[in-house]
Amino acid sequence: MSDLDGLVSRALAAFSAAGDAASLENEKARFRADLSAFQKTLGSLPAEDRKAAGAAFNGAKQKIEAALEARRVELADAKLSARLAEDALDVTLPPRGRGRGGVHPVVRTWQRIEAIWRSIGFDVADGPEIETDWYNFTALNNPENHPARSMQDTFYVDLKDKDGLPLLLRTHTSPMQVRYARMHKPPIKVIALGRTYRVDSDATHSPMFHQVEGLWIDEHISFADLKGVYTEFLRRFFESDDLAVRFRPSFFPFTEPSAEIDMKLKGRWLEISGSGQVHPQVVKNFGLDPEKYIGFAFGSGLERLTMLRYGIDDLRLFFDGDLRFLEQFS
Ligand code: 2NM
Repeated sequence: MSDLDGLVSRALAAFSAAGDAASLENEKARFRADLSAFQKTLGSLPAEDRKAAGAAFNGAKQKIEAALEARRVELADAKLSARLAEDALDVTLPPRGRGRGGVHPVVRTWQRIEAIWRSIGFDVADGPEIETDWYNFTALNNPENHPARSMQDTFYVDLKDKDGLPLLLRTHTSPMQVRYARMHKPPIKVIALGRTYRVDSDATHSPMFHQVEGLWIDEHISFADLKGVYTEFLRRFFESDDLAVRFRPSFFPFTEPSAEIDMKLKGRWLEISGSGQVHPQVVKNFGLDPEKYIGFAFGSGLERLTMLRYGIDDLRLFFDGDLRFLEQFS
């Protein structure tokens, strides 16, 4: 009998000590073996003792099985509680939200420029970024063998136009001015803004950049008109009523005469745009008589205008996608 009591108390102790389901099942196998070994000894007892011994054995077996089942439930509960604690979800926390999108600083400049030129009476034109050689170069009076036409400067697309000439990514927004001029009658007063592409990449050049170009053609448009509207534009854009502006002789194939436009910022003259009287050959390519129609055009980079307005010193910040930079403008 004391053998059996010992077996029961050892089993109960071993079950309590089992820390997880696997070790508990190992202990169960051990005591099941001990029990059946004990059961085998019952047969050799004298007949008058057998009944009492059998009852004692059954009692012991039941205690062990009850203890086993109780410990199984205990371990399963503990496991569940641990998992629940691990996956705890604090439903009282405020939601993370989706985060807010913002307008990119270059696009902000784009929108401001559109609004200013519209208020001065200019239409806004928009068109293809993949252009033909004619609209991008020939119509703009670029000589046949001008280096800008080379693959070192221009991205060519693996497609050809109807004359068999390769298509290209526009290197300026001027082809849109040509398209617009050929579709409208003077007076022509238009700006074109958008993405432009050149094979160029360093601290101050990105292969994709943005331009704004303007065009005003009528019967008596002079350089004085250009100076007037462009100075007005710069003063409105930089929010400075007494901004100093100067025009400096330059050269472009599509304008004659041509001028760089500089503005004075913190005591220094900075080049901000190119401009000029539209070349008679370009006016002809607009489908207009250069003896009758005259006007001017100008062009500027949106990245440069944005950098000067906000005091940004590295062009690459526009294209890195770093939210710490971008969030300052939204
Ligand atoms: C510039 C400088 C000077 C320009 C010329 C034309 C067009 F189509 F009328 F011929 N559009 N833009 C122009 C003139 C652009 O950018 C530096």
